[in-house]
Amino acid sequence: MQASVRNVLTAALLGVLTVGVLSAALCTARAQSAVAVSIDNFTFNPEHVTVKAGSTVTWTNRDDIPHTVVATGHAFRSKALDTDDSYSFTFTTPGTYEYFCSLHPHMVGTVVVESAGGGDAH
Ligand SMILES: [Cu+2]
Repeated sequence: MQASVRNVLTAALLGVLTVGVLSAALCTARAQSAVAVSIDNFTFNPEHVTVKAGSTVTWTNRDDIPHTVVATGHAFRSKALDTDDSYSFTFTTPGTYEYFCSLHPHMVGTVVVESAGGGDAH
């Protein structure tokens, strides 16, 4: 029973990640549990993500210079991320979170967190 639940969760996670990648071209990624944002060529990619409350967003630096991930509203702040370093934050409170790189403030992105209470949960 435990193993099958884990398999279902793993499959769901992979699906979510796939959807996130596919949606990146539209500048809107939607996910329920985990979203990956890469930092590449001085850009957060995807720049805008929409997640359900309780989701974790992980930023990974793919540039060969350091970057940071800092919320404008101080909800989160990473240390300087070297190449291939990553930083994760779990969003529990719905809202719009704008963030930037404190080393290159023109690098900006947005995480929109929607209420986790969906209508089809029954
Ligand atoms: Cu930067």
